[in-house]
Amino acid sequence: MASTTHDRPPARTPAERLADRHARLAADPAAYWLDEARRLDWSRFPTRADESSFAQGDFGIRWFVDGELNVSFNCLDRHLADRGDSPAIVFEGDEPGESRILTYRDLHGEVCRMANVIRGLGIGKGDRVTLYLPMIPEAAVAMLACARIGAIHSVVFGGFSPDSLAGRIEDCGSRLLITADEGLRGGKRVPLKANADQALAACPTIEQVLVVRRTGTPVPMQTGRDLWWHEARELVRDTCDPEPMNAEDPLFILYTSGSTGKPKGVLHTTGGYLLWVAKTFDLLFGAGDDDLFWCTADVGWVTGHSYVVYGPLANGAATVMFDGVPNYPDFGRFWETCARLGVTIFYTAPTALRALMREGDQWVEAHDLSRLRLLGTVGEPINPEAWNWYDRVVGQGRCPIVDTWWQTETGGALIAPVPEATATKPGSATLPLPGVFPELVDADGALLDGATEGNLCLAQSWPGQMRTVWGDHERFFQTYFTTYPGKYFTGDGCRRDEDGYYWITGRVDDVINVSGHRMGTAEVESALVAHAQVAEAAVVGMPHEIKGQGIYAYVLLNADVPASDALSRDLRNWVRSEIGPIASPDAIQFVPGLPKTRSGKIMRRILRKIAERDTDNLGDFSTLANPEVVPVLIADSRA
Ligand code: 6R9
Repeated sequence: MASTTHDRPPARTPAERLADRHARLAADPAAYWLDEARRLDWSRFPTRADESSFAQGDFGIRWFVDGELNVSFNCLDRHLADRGDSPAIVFEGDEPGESRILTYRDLHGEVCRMANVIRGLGIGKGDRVTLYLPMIPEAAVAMLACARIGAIHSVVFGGFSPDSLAGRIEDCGSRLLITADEGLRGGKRVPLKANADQALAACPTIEQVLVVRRTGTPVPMQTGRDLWWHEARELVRDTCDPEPMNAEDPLFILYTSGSTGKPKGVLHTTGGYLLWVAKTFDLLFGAGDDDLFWCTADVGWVTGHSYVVYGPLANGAATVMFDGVPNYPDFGRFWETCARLGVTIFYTAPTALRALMREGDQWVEAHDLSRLRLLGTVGEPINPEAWNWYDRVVGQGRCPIVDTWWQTETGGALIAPVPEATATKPGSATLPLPGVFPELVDADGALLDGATEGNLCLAQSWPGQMRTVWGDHERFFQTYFTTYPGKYFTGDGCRRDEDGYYWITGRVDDVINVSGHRMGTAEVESALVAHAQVAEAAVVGMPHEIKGQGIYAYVLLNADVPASDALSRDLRNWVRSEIGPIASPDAIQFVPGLPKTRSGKIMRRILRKIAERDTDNLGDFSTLANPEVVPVLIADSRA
């Protein structure tokens, strides 16, 4: 029987649709997830959903274990019939107007060519490939080419030093490196190939280097090892069969800083990761055919993986890849580019907003932002002042702001408002998405109810969760699941208000969030103590107006080495060259000793307070082995 318009229920509001999702999930999680899985194209559709356990004994994160699919097929081939001639990647170079559009058909051809080239080099399923590239389309091409043949990519941010690159290559044993002659950032050249050559001196596993020509500056090419992408691509076909992958086969490794030791290789797999980024991209940004989505993150970070490349492309959306910086050639760069390209959805980090906000509204107002309809933030807590500026000046009061809380480990956004469905509050990431079960616990692990503040955990797995630390499954379990047994611990502190809204307060471990980038204090410390004149170092976060947190280093010099401004500069440069510019300390204080407990542990609580200039309430430090250094540290910090 045909129904008339009158019989049809009224169209449901976004809030009702969201409530319905939560309800369907609660009623039958497996049915809900298998239904969600339909948004991807599988060569074998899964019959099983969540089989994860956070408990010691049968610990493991497993989703859709009998499903089979290919990520590059999902991001490319399945869009060809409907939107082969629509833009997939809109490239915007360092110089304004250096633009290039790749349609889905173009991108498909390039990915197939690169897949054929790297397959020809003997790379296959399960092999690791390290990418050290600028934000050029070839970075996305290389990621998707790896996915096409089942190789595991490990993208290393182009701002990292040769040493950091070498460490990441060594850890996962990559056989192939894909890099470029040079990068360009804010008009300056970044010597990527030269850095790579330096790194490779210590990396015996690398057999070949594929080099993309970006600037055209001549670089030395090692015969038998190095080959040019623009030459190799001419010799291969532009089609390549996608390798069928199990849902739990690895997709990529991405290194991230933890509270201890060297960076961890966070491993994400094929089915769950792609489903989570495809789903959250759609739910939070909902980009349609008339949209142009711009996430300003670099592919060297997880945000670039999930919301520059995989999330948008899995949805057939048009995504901007920006190879520049927000303040070049001037402070209007973001807004001039938004206006010129016709960006409708813009996603960036609070640190960029704070830096631009203080330069004045005129940089924004000079450009026509009438096409913008949705704004997002990620990477760190956004202060209400920056939120309000974003809303009023950039969004002209018209654009919802989606503040997305998530981590490298979570694959995609977990706590965030769904536009038009979730009322926002400036500074809060609001409420968990369907399938996300946050819990706040106290230091002893006791569950906290209602409006409260505590340590943020997740009680259940979600498809986009990381599966392991590359090469060290035990470290994965120890790092995330033993602090509060049976729960995933995020490392973040968080407040929940009377409406159940979540307010992330920042890291509670020894990780600092510098301009939205994670730095382990231990990494900076080990770089400092590797300097010939340094005996000991302790690093903590300090409040920083633009970066959110800055790096504050307490340094004990070797006996007979005098402190000086020159040495301070030298140490900064040293850390830059050891790790990369993002790790460069904002403050260095030379100390006569570090406050230590009788068992020899540095008392960081005190160092943090001094760096925060909050010394009225230091608590009891009389039990220190050397309490006499504390007043000296305080006095010198003010000098
Ligand atoms: C995506 C990403 C993760 C850490 C995370 C938290 C902080 C990220 C946030 C946020 C408050 C937000 N963080 N988004 N804090 N509000 N919307 O940034 O991943 O580099 O691994 O950093 O960043 O402290 O634990 P990652």
